[in-house]
Amino acid sequence: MIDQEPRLKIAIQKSGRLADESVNLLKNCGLSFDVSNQKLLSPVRNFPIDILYLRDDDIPRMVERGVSDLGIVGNNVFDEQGDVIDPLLPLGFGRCKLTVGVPTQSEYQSLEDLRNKTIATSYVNLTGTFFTSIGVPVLLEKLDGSVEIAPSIGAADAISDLTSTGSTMTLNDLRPIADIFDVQSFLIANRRIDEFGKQKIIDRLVMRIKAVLTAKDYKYVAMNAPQSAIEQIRNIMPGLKSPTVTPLAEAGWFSIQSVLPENRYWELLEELQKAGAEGIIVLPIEKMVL
Ligand code: PRT
Ligand code: ZN
Repeated sequence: MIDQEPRLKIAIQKSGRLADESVNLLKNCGLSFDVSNQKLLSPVRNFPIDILYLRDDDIPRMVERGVSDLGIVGNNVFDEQGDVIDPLLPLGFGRCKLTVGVPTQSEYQSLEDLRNKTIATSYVNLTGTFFTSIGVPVLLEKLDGSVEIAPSIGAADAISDLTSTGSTMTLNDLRPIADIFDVQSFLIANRRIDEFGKQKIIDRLVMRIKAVLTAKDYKYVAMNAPQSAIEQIRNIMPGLKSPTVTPLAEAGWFSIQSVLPENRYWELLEELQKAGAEGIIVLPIEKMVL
């Protein structure tokens, strides 16, 4: 019998807020596949995986049942549904918050003020668990859409809904009083994946995803500096190990290369300049394996 390499399936959102970023992430991992609006499944040409396009709400259940081995979906969906899956890796996109909002003119200021009040939400489990954890009993009214209008039509005293900029709440005359759950997309996996050698393929994909995500957090930096500045520059650079230092043609001068964290590189550049670095070049990093 021929020992064939298994093929995995990964479910991503067909269209919506997570669709483009999910496709981009997989493409940045070097996966080659065609995307079309009509397609429900794309085979990847250069990696043993097929991409399934689904509604985001269906992804955790399909992964739980093993119809798909992997999925990309928000933790708001799988935590709300209570699906039994392994969240392997946070992916850093699709970020938002589950926020409690009250009518702007209402007297409610804090979560405690909502004791025994009615809260409309599509996220009854997340919201209920949260209010239980803080010891404030509330009544929950499940709505699948148009949650924001619930207070104005008299269906609820407050709402609990996803927000990113907060403008939808403001537009509907609501005032946020507390963020109760942080949302982002995760790579999720079926719990019983270790059959048929699939785990090895998942490990390869996870390594690639981590390399793509890590690269986003850093910049590559190269600069020239006189020997007298090198010690100080080394102390400024929070690089991976020590920076690479190579002599330049001009005596007493060196080229220094390292990486800087994305969230601090402007301030570190100023410090490097003060320490005597010249000709500083900063480049984005495409992939980075720690
Ligand atoms: O068709 P399908 O079922 O696949 O998609 P969907 O319509 O259910 O979901 P979609 O595409 O709207 O969102 C998919 C996922 O994106 C969500 O499950 C979250 O994990 C994540 N996400 C990130 C968001 C938001 N940000 C977000 N802002 N999901 C919804 N919103 C809503 C929010 O509720 C509000 O109504 O966007 C509106 C605008 O928000 P503000 O605060 O910027 O005004
Ligand atoms: Zn959905």
